[in-house]
Amino acid sequence: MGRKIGIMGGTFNPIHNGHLNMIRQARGQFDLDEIWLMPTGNSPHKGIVDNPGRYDRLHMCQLAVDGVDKVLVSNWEVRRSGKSYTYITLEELHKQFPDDSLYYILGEDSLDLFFSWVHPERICELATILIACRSPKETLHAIAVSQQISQDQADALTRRVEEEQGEAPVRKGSAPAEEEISHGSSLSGIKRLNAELKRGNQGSCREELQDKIKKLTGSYQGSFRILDCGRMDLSSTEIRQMVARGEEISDCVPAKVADYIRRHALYRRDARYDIPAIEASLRSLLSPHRYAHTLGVMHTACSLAMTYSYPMAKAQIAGLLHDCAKYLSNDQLTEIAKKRGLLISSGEEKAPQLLHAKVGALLAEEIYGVQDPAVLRAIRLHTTGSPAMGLLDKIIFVADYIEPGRDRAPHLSDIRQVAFYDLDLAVTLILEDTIAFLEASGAEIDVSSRQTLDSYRDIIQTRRFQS
Ligand code: DGI
Ligand code: FE
Ligand code: FE
Repeated sequence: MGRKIGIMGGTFNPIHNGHLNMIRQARGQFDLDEIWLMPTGNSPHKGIVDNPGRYDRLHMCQLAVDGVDKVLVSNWEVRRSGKSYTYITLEELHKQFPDDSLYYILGEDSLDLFFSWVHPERICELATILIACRSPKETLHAIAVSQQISQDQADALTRRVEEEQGEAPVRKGSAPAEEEISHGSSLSGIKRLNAELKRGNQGSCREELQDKIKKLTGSYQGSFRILDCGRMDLSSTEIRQMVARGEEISDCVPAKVADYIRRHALYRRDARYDIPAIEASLRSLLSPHRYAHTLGVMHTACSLAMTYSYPMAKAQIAGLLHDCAKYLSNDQLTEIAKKRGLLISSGEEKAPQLLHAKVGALLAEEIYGVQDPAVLRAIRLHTTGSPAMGLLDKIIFVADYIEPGRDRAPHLSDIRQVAFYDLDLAVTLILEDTIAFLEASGAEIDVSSRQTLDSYRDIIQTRRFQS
């Protein structure tokens, strides 16, 4: 007997808990043997907004379902050139697995546009269509929220429906009076809500959906089934906007996905920088040797960013500006640091040239207009590092050491190799060599340098035992 395979397409930009809920419901309600997630490559319907790249979307899907039973992520559409047409995917799957039954999971909101897909009739022949929809109660709730009724009022209305349906204990006075909810919300919304309430609601949303399905069945002779998903009030668009506003998304996506989005700085509204103008300014300030080094760090940082899926533009500006204060003398650095109230460590007091990192971050912000905290932080930490560095911090720290113009340090070729597959190890090796060099020359070692080395040695050590 063939398997029952659920296929869930989508941009998954990003995948979120609503998708995972849909997967769980589909698996349970239709007894599917497996569910395959198929993130799109090029979506035929719309350009993908805020698209961080198809492999980022694919990777987030993999992180989201890692360890989830019977759910696999397919890179089929991501890797295929040309547009991702569902019917082509289903044809191919059918050809390859002729004995299996395919179930295509479709969001209710895509249903109205289904007729505009390429060869919908073919899709219906090849798969049973599962239409994921909210439970009626949730639909009402969503309408209430979309009509700008406050969350509390929407909750109260939903409770009233539950009470009328005998689903919840009746609590007197739990629903707001009509005048109360009219305030600040549209009249038509209230009317619609009331109509929903009067019609007993539970059946009505479902009826509408049944109507649509009847029409579709008439047109395409497919098998359409309802997949009840309960709450589905998450949207990828909203999640991207939350990230852009700097809001917490850990309630909306699995922890590993939230972490990926944060580490790779996805969905941020990034500033654009005038790179040639900044280059010209630095060329006039820095010595030719220092300027050549600066460009080397910028390009190396870009390469590392590409390697580790980090936004390249951020690495580029951080690399370009990391030594922007290097033209200042020790006295000037100290003076600026004191005047501006920067914290001066005892290591920096004894070796004021270290201050070019902190002062550099200050100049990057004030002279070159950088506001991005990740870029400023990477510049600030580039000389001594820090026990807990982010991806960009490590990229700049490592690029500074391995850029092609460097030729004095020992183990450079080893570290250059390691940098492109294990950034933490590269950080550790660099600090070991730097501290050994400083100790040999009797220089004062800043406490941050030591702490960073201890911390990264730990990271490497722990990993060694784990793997
Ligand atoms: O500015 P760059 O020369 O491109 O590179 P950098 O900002 O990493 O600075 C490197 C210099 O800083 C190098 O000579 C080693 C030195 N350094 C790094 N950590 C410490 C340090 N010097 C002292 N005295 N103490 C430190 O902890
Ligand atoms: Fe530096
Ligand atoms: Fe440097």
